[in-house]
Amino acid sequence: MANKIFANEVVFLLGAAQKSQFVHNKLPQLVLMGASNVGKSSLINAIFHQKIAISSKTAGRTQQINFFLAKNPKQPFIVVDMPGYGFANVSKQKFTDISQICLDFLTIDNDQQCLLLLIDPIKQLKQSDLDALHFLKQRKFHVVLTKSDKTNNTIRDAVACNIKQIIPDFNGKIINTSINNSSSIIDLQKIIISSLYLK
Ligand SMILES: Nc1nc2c(ncn2[C@@H]2O[C@H](COP(=O)(O)OP(=O)(O)OP(=O)(O)O)[C@@H](O)[C@H]2O)c(=O)[nH]1
Ligand SMILES: [Mg+2]
Repeated sequence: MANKIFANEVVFLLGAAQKSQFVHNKLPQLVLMGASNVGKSSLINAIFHQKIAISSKTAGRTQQINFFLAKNPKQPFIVVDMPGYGFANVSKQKFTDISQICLDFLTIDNDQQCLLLLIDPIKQLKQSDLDALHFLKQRKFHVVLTKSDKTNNTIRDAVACNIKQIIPDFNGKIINTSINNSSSIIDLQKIIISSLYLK
């Protein structure tokens, strides 16, 4: 049952500004990454029906890697809200720091991850999305096309088609979501459950 797993308490653990602060334990991890303002924090709140992550109209709101613990009694897991890449309204130095910490996190060995790359299809694929797709090429991940209440099938299909051109053997899922469409959130919950073998 999708909803039960996501109905448990989720607590903020810490915000990591450097690699030494990363949460290391054996729990499976749900990781959301993607461009600034794509809707990562909002989607976390929608998945768990709780206000957990801080969402904002201002791009670059999340500037550290935020770790949360989802207290599912049978199988607790970690939720990771990544800072957005590209277009964040931060200084050049800060931008480099953020890129570095994302890179550090994504290169850590962790085979128990459900990695979600969020893309807002209305903006087409930006250079930063292309970079992320190339970077993730060899890994198992899913693409979440966000804000589907603002797009249509033609726009979404074009982006999905581009992704398959970039990674012809892509075997993750491409899913459309909107925080305003509960059935899309349930579909995403099912993908998370099967990717993390949650009970
Ligand atoms: N219409 C619509 N707006 C959305 C949706 N998801 C998020 N938003 C809006 O998009 C904006 C950015 O959302 P965030 O969740 O803060 O985005 P983020 O990816 O966490 O941004 P950073 O932390 O800056 O990287 C907010 O104004 C949200 O309300 C959606 O499904 N539909
Ligand atoms: Mg955020």
